[in-house]
Amino acid sequence: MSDLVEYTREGSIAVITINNPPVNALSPGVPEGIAQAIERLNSDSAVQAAVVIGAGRTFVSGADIKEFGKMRAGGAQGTTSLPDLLNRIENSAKPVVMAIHGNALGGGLELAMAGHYRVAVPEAKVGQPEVKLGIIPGAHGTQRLPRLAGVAKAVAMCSEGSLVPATDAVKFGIVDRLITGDLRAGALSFTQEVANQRSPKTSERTGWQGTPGENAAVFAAARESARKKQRGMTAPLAAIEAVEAATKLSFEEGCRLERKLFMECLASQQSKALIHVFFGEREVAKVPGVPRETQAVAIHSAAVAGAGTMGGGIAMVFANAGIPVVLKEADQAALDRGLANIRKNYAGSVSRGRFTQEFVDERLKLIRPTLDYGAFADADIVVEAVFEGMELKKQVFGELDRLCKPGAILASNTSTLNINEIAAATSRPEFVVGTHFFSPANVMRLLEIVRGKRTSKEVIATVLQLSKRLGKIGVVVGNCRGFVGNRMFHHYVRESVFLVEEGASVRAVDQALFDFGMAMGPLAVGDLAGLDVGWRIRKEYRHLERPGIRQPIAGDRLCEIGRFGQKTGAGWYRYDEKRQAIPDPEVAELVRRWASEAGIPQREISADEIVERCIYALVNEGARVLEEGIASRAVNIDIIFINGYGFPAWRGGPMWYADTVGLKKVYERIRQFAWQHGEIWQPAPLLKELAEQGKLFAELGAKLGAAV
Ligand code: T1G
Ligand code: NAD
Repeated sequence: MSDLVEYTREGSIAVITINNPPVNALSPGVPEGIAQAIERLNSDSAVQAAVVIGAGRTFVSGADIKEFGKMRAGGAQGTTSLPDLLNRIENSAKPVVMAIHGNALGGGLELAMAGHYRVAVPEAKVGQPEVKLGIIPGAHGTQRLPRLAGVAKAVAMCSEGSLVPATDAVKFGIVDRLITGDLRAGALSFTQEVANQRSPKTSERTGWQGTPGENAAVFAAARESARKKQRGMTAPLAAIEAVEAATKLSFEEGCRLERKLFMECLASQQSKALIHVFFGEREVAKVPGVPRETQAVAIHSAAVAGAGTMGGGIAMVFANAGIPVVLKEADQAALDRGLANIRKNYAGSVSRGRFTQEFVDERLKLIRPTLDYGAFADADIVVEAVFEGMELKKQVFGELDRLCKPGAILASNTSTLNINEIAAATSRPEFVVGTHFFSPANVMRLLEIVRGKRTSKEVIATVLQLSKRLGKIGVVVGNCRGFVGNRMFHHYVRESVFLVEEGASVRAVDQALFDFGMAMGPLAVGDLAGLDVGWRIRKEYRHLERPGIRQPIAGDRLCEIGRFGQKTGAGWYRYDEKRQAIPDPEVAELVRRWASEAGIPQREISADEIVERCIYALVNEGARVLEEGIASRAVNIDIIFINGYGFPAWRGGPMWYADTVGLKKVYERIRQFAWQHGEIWQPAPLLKELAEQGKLFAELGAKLGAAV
């Protein structure tokens, strides 16, 4: 027997324990081990039935994702395929009871469904999350799940990939019994009860199918929802097709179709991209220069300075994670406004069913409003979110330095200012760090962690750990204007405005990028965020611009005539009472006039060119960010854009996308743009180098630079 799977006896019951830390993935050796254990069960006259259980923190979290590359290349995963194993379990003459704690995900749930019974602790979760990796269940999940849970539940679980708590799974028929207390003991006593009964096979269940009419409606609704909520993704539609097959074909035929669809998905660019994102999200937590054993500081309490748009949201983020937070404002009116916004925000979450009223009441109790910095003395971390302005930030940090306890982390939410300069206003620059939340802070998953010249590695480790607790993805970045995200995004937005000035319509630019997969077009994003924000920043930095370099003009001109975007009812678009964007002929007219005054010739511009100009602008600047070490790996940039800027995960992020297009092609196109549009498009040296050597961004190792 392999050491990944253990076979022991407990009276007349065999206990088969899967032990493949950290998550008991079905890596090579595990299916073989389980198959041997099932064989032994059936030849072991001393036992009547078996319990399958996971060692450590979980049941089984699915197939081993690291093996997918080999599977794509046609390599065997191991000697026993998962589908084979599952059939052997189901055909076992002696009943097999699956005992679930932690997660039963993907192949883990498929394994569980091949058993004759399932028991679970109430905290356990089950799901078929494969679509999040661009694939579908590949070991009969789409065929067994509808037989247990019915067509509607199965199609939702397989196409959305969301996890179901055991307390619901028991209602849906996926789990037979909840075990409170010790799972192993509970599972053994359950197994005793069923040991002599005929073992029910999931694949032979009847009575789960709806009428053809009911099913047709379920599948039509699922397809519509997938096209809307998982726009651009192919796997959810394949998952729906596979579950639909369960209602029309025999179990065996359904499994064959599932296999075919699974292999197609596995070979797709989308699954490669989504798996890159899966590992990338975990990789960003590993920071070169900050070893795993770096001592993080315990965070028990927090404080936030400024209760505006960001400060209020950040206070909610702490409260939602159960961390008490003091919220300070400059005056009572601003504090009242801030708190009213927080309440309104929570009320919205309750009405949408995201939070219960009790949860919100508990969270609100954790937020302590104040006008006095005195309350900051106990905080383990302070996040400053006052107005953007160096003088004010320095003054606030000077005060924080005087008032906060030694060892407290002083973090700034600045989006443009130099963290080193802010840190210099304190006597403890090693405790100063940027925590750049994205708006709305309580919703957006991204947190850029800005490492100043003197920020200590303990502080970085602490903020990284904290970001996970806050439900955020923390990505460490170096200190430069705009850090990684906004610095690159600036180039993307610049191109979108140039394109409008060259003759593309506002709608055409947004539509092309929306169709590419971006959550919103860049101009609509500008209207949402407020065009005046960028305008103000551009005015502040105008003195740094080199003369003779083309600058976008239309955005600033719109601001000059009071069109700030949604907040003024008009920006690139006009907005009706429902904040619906309406293309505005007046903008088209104005832009044409401004372009003609500036001598910009007008032409037809294709959707392809719109995408290339905007996305390659990101890529070129991304290459510079990498060169400078502002991001330590290409995947860090990908994770930033997917989680902070609505870049489609199924394209893997801008740098991964460029790799898939081919860097040579991207580089050649950028050279053409440089020829057409001048110096602003000078290819980044790193891009040139990789293109000439036939290499990929993904091949660059982690680099020690400003971010590390
Ligand atoms: N394969 C390989 N490694 C995995 C893994 C997996 N399935 N799941 C997790 N890991 C690694 C992960 O990279 C990390 O490594 C460590 O385990 C801890 O994970 C046939 C085809 C289980 C909820 O999609 O959702 O089954 O960074 O940091 O927050 O139909 O991991 O430490 O080196 O995320 O406690 C379907 C994916 C596969 C589940 C745990 N299963 N995993 O979260 O820890 S496809 C999934 C998760 C499949 C079948 C198909 C989460 C988790 P390292 P972690 P966590
Ligand atoms: P805001 O104008 O909505 O809020 C700032 C708040 O700070 C105001 O309520 C003001 O009364 C308060 N304030 C000023 N001085 C103070 C003091 N001494 N003590 C306590 N409170 C004080 O601004 P915002 O949009 O929340 O931005 C805050 C910070 O976050 C800025 O540095 C900004 O660059 C950054 N940021 C903003 C966004 C965004 O989308 N709005 C995104 C990321 C980062």
